[in-house]
Amino acid sequence: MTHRAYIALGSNLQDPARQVGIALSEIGSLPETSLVRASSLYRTAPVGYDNQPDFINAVAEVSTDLGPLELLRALLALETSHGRERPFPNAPRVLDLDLLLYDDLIMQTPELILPHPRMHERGFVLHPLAEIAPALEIPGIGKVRELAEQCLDQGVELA
Ligand code: PH2
Ligand code: MG
Ligand code: MG
Repeated sequence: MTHRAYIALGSNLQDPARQVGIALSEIGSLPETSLVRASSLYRTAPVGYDNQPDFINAVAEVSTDLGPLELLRALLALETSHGRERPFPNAPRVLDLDLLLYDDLIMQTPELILPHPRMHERGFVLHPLAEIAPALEIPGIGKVRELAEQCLDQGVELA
């Protein structure tokens, strides 16, 4: 059974555009997974902890036979392979890969919350997502295009 998932990519250390570009092709090479679409790369102002470089963000759509936790763990392994460290919340990072949506699944476990709990208020997620899937519905929340229009003021521009 094949599933559709959306993944947010972000980096603001060690040549961020290159980190995100490599990660996009690595995501497409995960087992039982293919890359369906990738957004453009966006340059975005940091959210949450201001004193750090701008980010490069993008969103990928994949089709996958992996389950949600298998996919999540594969993404975390990719972060680690890029040298990701976690000194404090919202710290600068070489690579962040967040599972945003997995089909229409709503789940809340200590390991994984779907839909991603902050995606609907973050321009750096919604603008790239609106580029590739404007009509997509975030289960229980609303349509991507309309949510993106509500965060036009967050310092997101094409890279
Ligand atoms: N990720 C965060 C916190 N803040 N800001 C931007 N612009 N881009 C991000 O990817 C980002 C952030 C937590 O993961
Ligand atoms: Mg994140
Ligand atoms: Mg993350």
